[in-house]
Amino acid sequence: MSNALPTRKTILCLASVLVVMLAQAHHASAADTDREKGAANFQLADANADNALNKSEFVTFIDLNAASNLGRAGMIQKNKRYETAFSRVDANGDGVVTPDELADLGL
Ligand SMILES: [Ca+2]
Ligand SMILES: [Ca+2]
Repeated sequence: MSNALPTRKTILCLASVLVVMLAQAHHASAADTDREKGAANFQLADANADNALNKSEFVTFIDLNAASNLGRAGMIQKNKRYETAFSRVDANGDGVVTPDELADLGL
């Protein structure tokens, strides 16, 4: 009688922990794979290896991401919206896109 409430509480607690864990695991694995692909594409596109993408490197980056089905790269490539995408991603307007600026957009 007296342990009915704690047991129910324990089950509810375990259930919610499980749900959170499953949600995180799913989210993390999808995001990690995309992030790894994105990071690899960034390195490939960064021709002069200064850890920033100028406009022409950015075009390469979008094309690589489109080939990997990442984010909206396919749409950008299809609609030739490189210029718009670049100015949107280049938050500080210094003419190059850094990993931080991409991360802010979840790219
Ligand atoms: Ca570069
Ligand atoms: Ca910038």
